[in-house]
Amino acid sequence: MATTLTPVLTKHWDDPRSWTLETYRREGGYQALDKALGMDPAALIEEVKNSGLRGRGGAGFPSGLKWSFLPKPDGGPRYLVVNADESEPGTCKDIPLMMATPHLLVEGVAITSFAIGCNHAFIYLRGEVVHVYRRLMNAVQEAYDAGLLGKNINGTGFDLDVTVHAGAGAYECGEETALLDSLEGRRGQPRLKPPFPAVEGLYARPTVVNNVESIASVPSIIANGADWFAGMGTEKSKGFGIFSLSGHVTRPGQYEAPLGITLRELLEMAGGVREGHQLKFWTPGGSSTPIFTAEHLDVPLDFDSVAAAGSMLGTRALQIFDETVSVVHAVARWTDFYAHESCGKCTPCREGTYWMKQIMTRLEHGEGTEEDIETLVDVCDNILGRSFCALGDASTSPVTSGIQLFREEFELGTHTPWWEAYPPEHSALF
Ligand code: L3W
Repeated sequence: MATTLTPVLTKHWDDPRSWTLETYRREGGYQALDKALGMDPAALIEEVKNSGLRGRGGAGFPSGLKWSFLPKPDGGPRYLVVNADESEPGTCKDIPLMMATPHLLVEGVAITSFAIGCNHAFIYLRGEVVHVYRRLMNAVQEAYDAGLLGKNINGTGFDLDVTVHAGAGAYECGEETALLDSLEGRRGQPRLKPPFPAVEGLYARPTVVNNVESIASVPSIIANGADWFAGMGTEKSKGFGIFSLSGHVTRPGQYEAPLGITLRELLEMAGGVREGHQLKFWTPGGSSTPIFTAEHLDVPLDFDSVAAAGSMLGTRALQIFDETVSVVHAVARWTDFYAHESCGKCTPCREGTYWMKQIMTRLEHGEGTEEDIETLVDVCDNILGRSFCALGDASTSPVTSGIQLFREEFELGTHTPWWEAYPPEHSALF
């Protein structure tokens, strides 16, 4: 069982001026690109496949396999799009990574583009994070100036342009096809799949869409080899990942560790739940993943174990709540979020999240009824598996798991406002 941290992506976050090309190169940066440019692109894809890297944006789809889905070259363009639209509640890994070591992402973009035969890559970023946008733009410019991007990189004949695009700040644009629509200048709403982006993506051309952390993992895999990466983690969830701990924890932050580590182990490193309090519930992968309780402290945080325990590893956004927090109040905040962020394209999500919000508000205020709880379950049942994209499904996770695990708190909402049952002065969160 994993008990220690494995800083790879986070290794240089605290170095002075870690974001500059000078620092990055001093620490060995862009050596993996040199190596990759001397390799056969097919061998690069094979290396990433063999590493077992699975997408770090939530779904865990094998990255090398996704790359190999691209159809044979037909002379037309093919694209790499980095999903840097980090918005899942509790997720705070891609933004610190891009702030601290943007060149790690740029190097990953260059290697991946070479592997898949892409000459124009895009990094799609949340519009609100202007500081990250500036930092990425600076890093991309530094890379152009040093001949690491642009025409004839390292004299190999490989050309690559990188465009950093800031969206307008919509959770929905983290869904890969909504992101592509937004990037094309349209309203960010999901497309029907199939065709998957690998076949018909940006401008209807073959496109690989990968999360920031997935792409940033590529240089270390190429530098150290697939076996090195596959030697960490578990059998089906190989390698390491950044776990974001937030909420009622003594030392919140990003902890990079092998997949399969448990929350108990992570909490030990993070100084435990805040002093004098006990763990009540937590999310393994953001608010879109069913909540867990103290009973799940020893569930290995890998894709399969978390799924077997009834949730999803998602983005490894571990939001920790202690006994001072009303489950109904926390779930109501998330429900507000999904209702606000629903893109409106499909009826189950657009209407369902609206109705969930109305009912959750009543329960929060102690004005709900027994029937409200049944209606909530019914609304969730009518969204799950019937919405156009994962946002609708995700909105049901906190509600159904909350009712399953803490039904008595929802029943309390039929007569007592949350702030009377859980006086807010005791809670650091709300
Ligand atoms: C080609 C096939 N490609 C699948 C590709 C597909 C995509 C990837 C995964 O949702 C989850 C969601 C959220 N040919 C393919 C194929 N692909 N079959 O594989 O696809 P999929 O549909 O399993 O998932 P998704 O739509 O990408 C992502 C969960 O992540 N989540 C969300 C986090 C939100 C953020 C954020 O803040 N931006 O990351 C958290 O848990 O609920 O289940 O590339 O094209 N036959």
